[in-house]
Amino acid sequence: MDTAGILEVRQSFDDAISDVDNLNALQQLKVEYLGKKGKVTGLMKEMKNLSNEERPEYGAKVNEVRTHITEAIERRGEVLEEAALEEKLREETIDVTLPGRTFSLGSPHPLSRTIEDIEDFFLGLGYEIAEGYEVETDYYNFEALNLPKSHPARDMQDTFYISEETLLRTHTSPVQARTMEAQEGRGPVKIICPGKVYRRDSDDATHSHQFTQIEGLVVDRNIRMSDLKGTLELFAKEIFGAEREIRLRPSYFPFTEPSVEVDISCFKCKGAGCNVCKGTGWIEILGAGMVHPNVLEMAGFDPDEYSGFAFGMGPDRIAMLKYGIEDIRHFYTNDLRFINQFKATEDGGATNESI
Ligand code: 2U9
Repeated sequence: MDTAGILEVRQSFDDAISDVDNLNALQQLKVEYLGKKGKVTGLMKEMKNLSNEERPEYGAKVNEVRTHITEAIERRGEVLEEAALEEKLREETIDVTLPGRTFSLGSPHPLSRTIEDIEDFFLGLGYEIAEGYEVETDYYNFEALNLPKSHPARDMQDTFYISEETLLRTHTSPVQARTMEAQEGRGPVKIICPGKVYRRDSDDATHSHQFTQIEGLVVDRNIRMSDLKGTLELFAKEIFGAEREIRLRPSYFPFTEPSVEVDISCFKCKGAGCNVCKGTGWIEILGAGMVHPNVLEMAGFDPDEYSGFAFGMGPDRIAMLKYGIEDIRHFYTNDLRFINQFKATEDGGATNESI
């Protein structure tokens, strides 16, 4: 009876298992030797070529090899599983002395924070927030605001025209004009309109071709200039500090009559004069006025029954004043060195809140 085959299988297995260094390879070896088509199974198939006398001894020898292989695989398996567990533990051991991985918390962009503060103030006074199209028609951006095609003031607002009648809005006033029109001459209207506006301007430290505006409008019966003044006084104190005073200077806007520029007392020098207020003690923050009767009429309101006030401001400028920022472009260039200065601090304030 030829047992060379049996010895050869045993030897090749012993050689093979010495190189096995992971559980997958061990599993493959197990299949290769003990599997249905494995070498040990192959040995058993030889049985049919033996005499009945030879079969028991041959069978015993094959089983002895099978046992040898099975046990060797189990032992190797335990060793490899132990090693795999060690490796896993090593990988997963947390060296608590290692510094924690810091992940930077996002925080509201200074411009968004300023817009939210302003919105919250007017929401507190019962205003609604109205938003509208950034791509507007010439009618709602100009004509409805008492700026007929030939009006020189149009040039004050260098405009991105898309077509003869379509443009990128130069202010959020078209939103107010559309809102008034939608109310078919029935008051009250009490809205603020925040949003992006576009001016064909070359960017510099105080001008950007795209910036943000917040305009406001109140239309009802018996709305007077004192309502406007009172509202703006409260606003100035809320956003720039309770001790702020305001000053109204006569001005001109096609869509308001009378029109005013509104200044606040300087929060830096308390009026003595400094670089922030350019020595005047006053800082201009917004424009306002009583809604022009033509604007009321074009929107379907009877100027003899209704009156209104409106105002407009640039939150970029207000944020620059509040945080002492010299260049408006910082708001739009997303430079983390700039933005990270406004990280929320534990008490929820901003790291560089100057006012
Ligand atoms: C309607 C009626 C009146 C909106 C107004 C201003 C004054 C104003 C400037 C502020 C800073 C533009 O971004 S800015 O340069 N705006 O001073 N805006 S009154 O008046 C309106 C608007 C809509 C129907």
